[in-house]
Amino acid sequence: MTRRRIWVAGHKGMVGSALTRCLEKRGDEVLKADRSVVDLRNQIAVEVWLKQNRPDAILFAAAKVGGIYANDTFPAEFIYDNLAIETNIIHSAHAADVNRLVFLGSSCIYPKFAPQPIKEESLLTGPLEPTNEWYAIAKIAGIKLCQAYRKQYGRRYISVMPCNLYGTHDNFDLTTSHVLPALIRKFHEAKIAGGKRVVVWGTGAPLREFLHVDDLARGVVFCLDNYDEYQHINCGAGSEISIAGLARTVARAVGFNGELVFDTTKPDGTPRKLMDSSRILELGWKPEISLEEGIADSYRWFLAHEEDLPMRYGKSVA
Ligand code: GFB
Repeated sequence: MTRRRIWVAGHKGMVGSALTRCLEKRGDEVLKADRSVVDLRNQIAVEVWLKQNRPDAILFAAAKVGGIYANDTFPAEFIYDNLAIETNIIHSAHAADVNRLVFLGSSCIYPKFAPQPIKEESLLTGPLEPTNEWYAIAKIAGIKLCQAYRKQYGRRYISVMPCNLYGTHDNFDLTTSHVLPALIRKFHEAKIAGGKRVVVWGTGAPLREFLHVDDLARGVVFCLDNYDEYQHINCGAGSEISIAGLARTVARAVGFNGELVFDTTKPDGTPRKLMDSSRILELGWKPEISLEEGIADSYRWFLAHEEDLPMRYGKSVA
């Protein structure tokens, strides 16, 4: 296979670094643009960089991301940053004559009460979950940008929708993280401090679908090679677990034997978001990392990097 030059936009994030590992393993050349060189919210900077570098394809993993609290607290950044990054990259890719691009969305694009498992066709059929509608609207705009440049200019731009992700290079800052890394950190710190109780946000009842980021990276690269349709495509693990069940699984993996306390003053978010991934499964991709293996892998990564991680608000044990 010929060696391709691929720009991974957002190469330092959890998804971008997994994509970089996956492409480099295949022998592709990965182009990287550091934030200090190109602020992706700056239209001119993106346009100039893309015209100078002209990759064969773009894997679009750059985004302002965060868990339920961050989404609900910083709606302006979640909608503005993401819209700006998307319009800049997708329009500039077209202007630089880059004909292949894979945009990454999120399962929160679907209506809060979409029929489960959620098919791609459920997009724009009902109201969104309020805690993350700003991010969801921006991600829907990204899908529509890809479709617009495909429809009008014949660009081979596609969109892949992952479910909730976790893994290497996750964010363990409790105010901005997603649930899985937050629980790893909370249980670990409680274990070390001899804490008896760990607080889990919400009722514990919501159901979520978790995919290891290395499985997602293989799925995205698989779509780059094998998928070229107007319709976006789901990429999920195919099974779901309640937040209470997840908390018990993470506690076991970390070795915390104390009590779980559910803080119902914190939001649950959407009750359930299991995607129907039959499209990508039929094409030939499938997940390979079980939740138990993935959590063990994430915990090892956390232990190896604990000292270097940004933990802005101090330790989690009261
Ligand atoms: O992972 P998470 O923040 O994102 O939360 P969402 C999932 C569930 O876990 C919610 C509960 O019901 C939380 O209340 N939870 C329990 C916790 N304990 C914790 C904790 O310590 N930290 C966090 N963060 N949650 C995000 C969206 O939704 O998922 C984004 O806001 C995006 O837009 C992303 O789609 C994948 O699944 O609720």
